[in-house]
Amino acid sequence: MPGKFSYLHLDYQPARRRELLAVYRLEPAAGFDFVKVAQEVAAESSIGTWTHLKTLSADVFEKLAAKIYDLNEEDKLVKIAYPEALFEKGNLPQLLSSVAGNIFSMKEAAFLRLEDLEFPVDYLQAFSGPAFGLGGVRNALGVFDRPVIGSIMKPKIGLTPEENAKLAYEVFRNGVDLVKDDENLTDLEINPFVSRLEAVMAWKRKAEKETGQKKIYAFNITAPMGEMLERAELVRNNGGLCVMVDLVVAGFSALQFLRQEEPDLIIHGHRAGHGLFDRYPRQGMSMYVLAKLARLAGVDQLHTGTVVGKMEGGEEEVVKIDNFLRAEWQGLKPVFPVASGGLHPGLIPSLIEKLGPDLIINFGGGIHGHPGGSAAGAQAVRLAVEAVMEELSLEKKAEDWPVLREALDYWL
Ligand code: CAP
Ligand code: MG
Repeated sequence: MPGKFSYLHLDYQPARRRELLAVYRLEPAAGFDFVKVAQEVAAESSIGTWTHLKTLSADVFEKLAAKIYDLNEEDKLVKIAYPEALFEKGNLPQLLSSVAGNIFSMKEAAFLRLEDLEFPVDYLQAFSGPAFGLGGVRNALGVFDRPVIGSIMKPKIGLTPEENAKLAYEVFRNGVDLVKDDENLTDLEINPFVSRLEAVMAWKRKAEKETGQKKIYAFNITAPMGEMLERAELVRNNGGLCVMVDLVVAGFSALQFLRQEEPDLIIHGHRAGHGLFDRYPRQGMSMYVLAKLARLAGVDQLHTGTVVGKMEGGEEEVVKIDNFLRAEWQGLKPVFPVASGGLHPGLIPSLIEKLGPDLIINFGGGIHGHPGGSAAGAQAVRLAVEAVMEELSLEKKAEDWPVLREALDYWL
């Protein structure tokens, strides 16, 4: 692709106000040249294909072709600027078909990873972002001075609606702010959605009345889109405030539609399946990019990792994502990061030290696996969070609280 049809512009200064910038890591297949494959990536992800096209004029090329403005073979980095006109505003699936589409199947690239995307301001402003965001969720709960404490119902599947609702009540009564369905609990024979919704709402109201505290239950509405919307509407009509979506598997189309149709519901973004594309650093798309897209699409809460728990995800990565979610971003509200997976009271000090207190901390096994049962588990978690906020060690706090002592002895 020589001369005026070249995608290589190494002395080009990208126009950040009018171009979308992507950072890729590229490893060419054996026998292929890095610079050449980088150009193939720029072509295939913008307007080109494997051969020169008679149908492509120099004018159109000039206006719409991507430009590689930086390359570093040693670090495997390829930086590409895409003209804004390539992208339909407000359409995340279309964006992904370009910058995370065919290029991931090209024979010439043995490994390819999309590390980052930066968007021009007008592109960002076509999205509404979170309806509530971090601040809205804190307002809804009336919790401002500590991390929000969440619990996942466990076992994932196996509780009846009534058991599910009573268990939610039990942990709500003992210091938990937010309870959520697990990612694979939707509308199942053992726990039908509507029965669960009705039972949970009744027991949640009872917990709120008895404690004088606001509580949130995140109902998992993940399903084909029509059903998902019906379930969201049912939640709203029954007085619920929050729905959960497994956003990787449901997809951005569904998430964007839900955000548009149900602006009065908090959206809890579960990321089950993200490891399919973000786990191995040479291939796929980073969790950082997924977090940016989820914020654009309008999640209010997003799972980002724990560093100290059971899931893959190092400190540098999780801190970077959480800081991004909490920071200003062209007027799109901040998202509440959710730390979840393998957490128990003994891990809370190191978790808060690494990720900060502006966090939703979620416990499944770490509450429902407590030797004294779920109520004791909820208390132990709440005490451990309080200890951190009071700058006390867990050991010290546990001197006065046997439920915490028991949790520490059991898990540490
Ligand atoms: C945690 C959890 C969450 C994961 C999701 C589970 O349960 O309910 O779905 O944390 O991972 O099913 O594993 P435990 P991530 O507290 O019992 O581990 O937040 O990394 O997306
Ligand atoms: Mg889960």
